[in-house]
Amino acid sequence: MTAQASVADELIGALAEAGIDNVFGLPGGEVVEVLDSIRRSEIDFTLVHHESSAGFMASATARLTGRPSACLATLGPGSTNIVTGVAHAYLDRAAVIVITAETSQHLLPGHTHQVLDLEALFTPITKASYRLNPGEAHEMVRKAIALATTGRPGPVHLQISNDVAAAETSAPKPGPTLPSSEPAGNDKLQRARQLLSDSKRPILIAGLGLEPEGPYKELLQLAESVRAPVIVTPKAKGAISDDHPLAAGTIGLTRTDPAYEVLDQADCVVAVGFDVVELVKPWEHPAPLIWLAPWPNQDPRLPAAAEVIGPMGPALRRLAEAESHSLDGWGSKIVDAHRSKSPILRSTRSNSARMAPQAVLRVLRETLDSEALITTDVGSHKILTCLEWQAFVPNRFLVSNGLSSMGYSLSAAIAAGLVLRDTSIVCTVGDAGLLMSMGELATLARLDIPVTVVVFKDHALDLIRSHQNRVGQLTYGTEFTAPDFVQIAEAHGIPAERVSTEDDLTMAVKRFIPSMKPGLIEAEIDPSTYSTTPVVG
Ligand SMILES: Cc1ncc(C[n+]2csc(CCOP(=O)(O)OP(=O)(O)O)c2C)c(N)n1
Ligand SMILES: [Mg+2]
Repeated sequence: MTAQASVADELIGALAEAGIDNVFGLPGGEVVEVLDSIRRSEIDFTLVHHESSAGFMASATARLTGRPSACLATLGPGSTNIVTGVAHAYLDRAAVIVITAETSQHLLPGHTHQVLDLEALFTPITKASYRLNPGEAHEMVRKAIALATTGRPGPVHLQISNDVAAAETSAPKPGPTLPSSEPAGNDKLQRARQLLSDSKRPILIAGLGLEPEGPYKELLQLAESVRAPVIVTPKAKGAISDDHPLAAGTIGLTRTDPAYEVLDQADCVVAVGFDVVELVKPWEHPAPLIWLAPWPNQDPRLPAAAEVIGPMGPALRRLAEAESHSLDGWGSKIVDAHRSKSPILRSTRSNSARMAPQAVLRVLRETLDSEALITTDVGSHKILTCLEWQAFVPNRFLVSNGLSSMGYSLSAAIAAGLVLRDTSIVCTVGDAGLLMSMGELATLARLDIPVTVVVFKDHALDLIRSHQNRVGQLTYGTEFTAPDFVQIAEAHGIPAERVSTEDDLTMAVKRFIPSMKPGLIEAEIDPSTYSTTPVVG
């Protein structure tokens, strides 16, 4: 990049240098300079129909590529709209560069139209918020990218006005290079190995921080060498294949997730890339905890007996050398015993003319190949999907779990389709979640991405209705008449079908998935078999 580049070109050039090939967004007049710079670059711009979707798409892209990603919105309403997507990137730990417009400084303070304090708006939901200026653009953009990706990943906000975007940058100043992550200290590893070796009932918890490093092979080696069951959080589903004898299930959804039964028996917990942001129930396990992650443990509730910060692969390999004193009845035996007790997707049937939501997942699992990617939205269907979806490969299950925001799954599936061209992609979503994010059906149709949307139609904010009923309240404000999603999809040119039986669903999935085109299946479900539904009577 030469000293004569505009600030916008500098910004976009730095994004390209960082491996970003797509900016998701919805522009306003105040970002047209940046948009034009994208047009002239090797980076694509993907227009979305609500700015929060841009944040969701950028986050999903970062998670699937292992590189930072970017989204763009205008000032004022564009910035307030993108907030949910940025908050998702923040709490779901995604390295996202958030570019927004700002009012040109020379117009201030006399000009008040659409003016908001964007730094104040974004500071609590980003790792930092910077205002670009021509004198420091080169350094600031690189600093933003490094900050987003270093340690615990997260979004960084950059404000840029059209004036600044069009101005020439100053020559880059040589800046300090960022320290790479510290190699794990030997003493800490030594302590961790000792703890593990002393343990009779060790357990591994795999969390969202396994990405982007992806030390799955090493995780499995450690689990097998010390015969430790592996529990995953929702964002780490697939870290161990769910058909592995040590795969003990998922925690993070409710206070009584079945896998807690296994966790409760552990006398040593190895937490790998674990982040309590994924847990609904506060951590209260007394066993010594070994922390392995690229970033320090920042949770006061999670006192780590040994904390190994840095690349997880080498640390896992060293731990696998620990002498194992695991009990005979531990490991796969305890997992087996637990599995035979937990709710089983395979058996739940509905008593009504509509399908049990479990049946929808069962058909999807039986029909999709093991490499298929599934996204879930937020609601009763998310809890079921996170607990019971069998994930066989890492990083093919996308969910908003730190923030748990409705409206995520369609955007995430679209982003996945842009990254993984040959993968079957299914977006599962509640009827309210689809109504919230429906504008992106237009994006799906326009980009012609092979995503099959499966909407769980129950005419309710079911999870909230269940909550009301569980605490003894009457159902109020949580039911609605869902529209005909088939017609809505078809209006976008997306083939669609309504199903209420497993056979029809199987046929629809078998038709839509191989078509390599967008598709929508409206599944009429009976929510009464959700485990979150209170038992009446
Ligand atoms: C943006 C956002 N608004 C509100 C909520 C609170 N919330 C959690 S689940 C839920 C109901 C979702 O309904 P639906 O999408 O139909 O899924 P269902 O529970 O019926 O499976 C709501 C309102 C949320 N998580 N995110
Ligand atoms: Mg619903």
